[in-house]
Amino acid sequence: HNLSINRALLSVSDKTDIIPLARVLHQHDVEIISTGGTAQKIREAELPVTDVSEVTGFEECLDGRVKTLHPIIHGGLLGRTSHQSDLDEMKQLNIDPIELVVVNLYPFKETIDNSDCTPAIATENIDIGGPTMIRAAAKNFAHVCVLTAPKQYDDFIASLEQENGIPFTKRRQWARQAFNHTAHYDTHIANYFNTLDTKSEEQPEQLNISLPKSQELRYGENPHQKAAVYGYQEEFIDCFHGKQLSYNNFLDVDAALRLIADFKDSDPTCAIFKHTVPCGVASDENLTKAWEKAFQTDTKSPFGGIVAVNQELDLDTAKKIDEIFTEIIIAPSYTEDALSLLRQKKKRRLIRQKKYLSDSSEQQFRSIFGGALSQDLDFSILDENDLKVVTKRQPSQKELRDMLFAWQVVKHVKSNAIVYAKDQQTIGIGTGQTSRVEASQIAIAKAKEEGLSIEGTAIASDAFFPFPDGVEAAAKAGATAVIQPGGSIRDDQVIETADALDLTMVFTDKRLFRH
Ligand code: 93A
Repeated sequence: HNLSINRALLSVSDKTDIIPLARVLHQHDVEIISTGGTAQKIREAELPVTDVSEVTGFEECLDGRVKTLHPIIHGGLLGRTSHQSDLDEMKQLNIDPIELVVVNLYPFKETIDNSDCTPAIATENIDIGGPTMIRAAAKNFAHVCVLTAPKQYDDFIASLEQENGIPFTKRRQWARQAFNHTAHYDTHIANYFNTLDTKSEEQPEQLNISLPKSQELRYGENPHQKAAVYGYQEEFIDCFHGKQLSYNNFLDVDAALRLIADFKDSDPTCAIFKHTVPCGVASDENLTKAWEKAFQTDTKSPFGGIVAVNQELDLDTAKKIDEIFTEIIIAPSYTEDALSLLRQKKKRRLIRQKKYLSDSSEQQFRSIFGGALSQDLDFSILDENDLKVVTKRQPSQKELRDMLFAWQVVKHVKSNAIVYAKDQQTIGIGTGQTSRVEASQIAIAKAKEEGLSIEGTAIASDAFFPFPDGVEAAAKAGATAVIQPGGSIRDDQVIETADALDLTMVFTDKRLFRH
């Protein structure tokens, strides 16, 4: 039902339009109660007003720090006038209901934005009584109306004059705005104190990330999980065709963009991903050839996977990709004829990459229990000068090339990760195993299944080989070159084994875990 207003409490720092409002209230026989400065203003306009102190029987004190903080006021705001028990109690305690609160707060933000502001001045401008009234009235919006901004007055007056009282929906809407108002107010105060604290050395650094919601997602990793994506993804990609990207798609695209960033200066390169892990990567002078080579690594996993290339996508390559059910294609650009072919599949997402991840080299954050982890993103690429040959046999130019390619790929494979590569092509990828030897076995087994030979490949390992067995197995399968970080306490044994097997091995002195 519509709320009729009998008593109103007006206490505003920003006195804009308060007099016209008070006048309308007076015309509607509303009793106006008010605090010092506001009451004075109303009196000057020759409108009747009762001081809060007269209502409470208690003088404003402590320099105005305690004005409205009194049970007579807050009882009047919080009493449920539809409950007989509340009404009885209020009567007994001489508490009269207040149906309207018009409050805006001490100008805290404006005060701290002033360059002359000291912490003492800032603190004095923290409003306590105002938010308390606002929150009390907003909580009790079933029986009380709360206004917190002059721009709401017209709407209020219209309701009062035309609707014979204030409708429930209006009261709830203003209550919502009231809670938002006090929440923002407190955020300014909290942020101010945070800045004071971070100025002193002993205070911990704060992580203040503020990202706009860029998209509501249909669901998360699974359909029963609600999800959204935040930030500025459109700076990096334009998904100009197909269905909206899903939660899992965003993870896949992120993984693909990272790999492509590492291959931005390479020969035409194609990477096929499944569940954020590359299942085939290859470079070649010709992009179509690169796709064929990447696909050869694993001809089963690419179904439902994603393909990323580092060059304009041409028709021949597009035709090849089109033969396999592919969820997402990412390219810096597309030729016209490639596009008209690819657009024929309505659901498949086509993405134009606008910029390399490495060009913004941001930090990476991941949420964990109780907070978040942060780390630098690593876009560094090794060249042969970064490698330390530890075996008697020096690598050939071809072996060097193969090792560096395998190293560039293994960085993007989940730990424990092993990559066998040859001629700018992944031959076997072993991903996400809890044992390094098993990762290697899987890589070899997969290569065999695809009819690819490990013979003459380079093996890259994302972390050191803790025992000689991994190197032994690689040599037995046919690898001739090993690239690994080194750093195991058994490095000597591993090198000895490599020498005995006539392998060439380099240490990168750099680990590439991906957890
Ligand atoms: O100092 S307060 O935190 N203590 C109070 O009890 C109190 N009651 C109202 N600030 C208080 N107010 C604030 O005074 C209101 O939020 C409003 O911003 C201001 C209005 O004061 P005046 O009517 O004297 O200009």
